[in-house]
Amino acid sequence: MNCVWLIISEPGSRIHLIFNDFDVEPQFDYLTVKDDGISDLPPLGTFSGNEVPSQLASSGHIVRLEFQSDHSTTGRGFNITYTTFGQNECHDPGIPINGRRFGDRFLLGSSVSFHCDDGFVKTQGSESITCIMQDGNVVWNKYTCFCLPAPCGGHLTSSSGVILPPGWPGYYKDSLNCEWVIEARPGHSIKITFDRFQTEVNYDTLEVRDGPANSSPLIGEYHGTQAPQFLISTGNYMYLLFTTDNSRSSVGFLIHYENSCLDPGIPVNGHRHGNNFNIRSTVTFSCDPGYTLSDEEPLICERNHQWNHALPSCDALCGGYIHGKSGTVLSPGFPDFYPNSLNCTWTIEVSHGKGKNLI
Ligand SMILES: [Ca+2]
Repeated sequence: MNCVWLIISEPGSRIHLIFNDFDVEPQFDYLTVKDDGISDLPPLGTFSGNEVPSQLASSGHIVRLEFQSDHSTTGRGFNITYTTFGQNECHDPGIPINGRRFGDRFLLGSSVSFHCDDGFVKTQGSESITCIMQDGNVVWNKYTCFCLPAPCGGHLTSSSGVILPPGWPGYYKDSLNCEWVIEARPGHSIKITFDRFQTEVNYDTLEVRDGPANSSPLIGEYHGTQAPQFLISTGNYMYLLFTTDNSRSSVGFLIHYENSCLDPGIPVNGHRHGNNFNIRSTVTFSCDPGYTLSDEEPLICERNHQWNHALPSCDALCGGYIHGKSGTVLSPGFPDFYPNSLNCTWTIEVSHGKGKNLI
């Protein structure tokens, strides 16, 4: 067989090819990719076998793909996607699966960065790439990274993170024996929260222990859909062991761990003072001029990894006492509509001998 495809884009643009799959008989069957319409250029590549070629970019706006197969032995063939891009532009670098991209400008000089989702780790490639000129070509200086699930087990020392079984977000694998030790700083406890839990009943089990080793006191053994909402360690270690038998699997679990309180947020029309969310730390709040804080008590991160009360709000109240050289008076509920049937009185007090200007 001899097949030819021409990809023709707007004059002045270029074509980027990504090989998603490639499998043809080595040596005898092959695919040739060429810049078309530009004479004297060697082919962009000739490919055979089952190694998936890396991505390619054309010099011109027409690409010619020629596939040649002989009379015997075949394979899956290939799956190629293409995008087009301008002369002073790099190709769309894509978004890693299980990750995010920051930045959507691909012009010469632009940079984009990548971030893997919680529970996934960066492999190969780079977290940040820049579109540069190299030997007369406009290209990314590095490859886009890949995000792969974190390995089965490990020693986790960051202040928060996610634990996932191998295979996530698909079903977990058979015959696993994954051991995680979470370590917080001395004096801190660890809280794990089960956001999702489903394993094969009786046979695929998550064991949680209150300490650093498999000899530490057992907190619980969980399987099926029976898992608590959260667990808290007494010391600064927690031990998790996930074992699966050799048949039937399920989605597994998504467990968050943290050794501090979660970000309490910032009230609308207000500010937070303090960015330390560790156990026993305190944060306070203040409001923009004209607003009153609903609760002056500071928030304290308690040992159960919860703040001692809810985030206060900043409210525009009906009436009040205002003191000082300058200030702001807001109608109740501002900037929302004020309620009906109001009668609000504000007392404004300034130093003796001074009048008041209401602007
Ligand atoms: Ca199983």
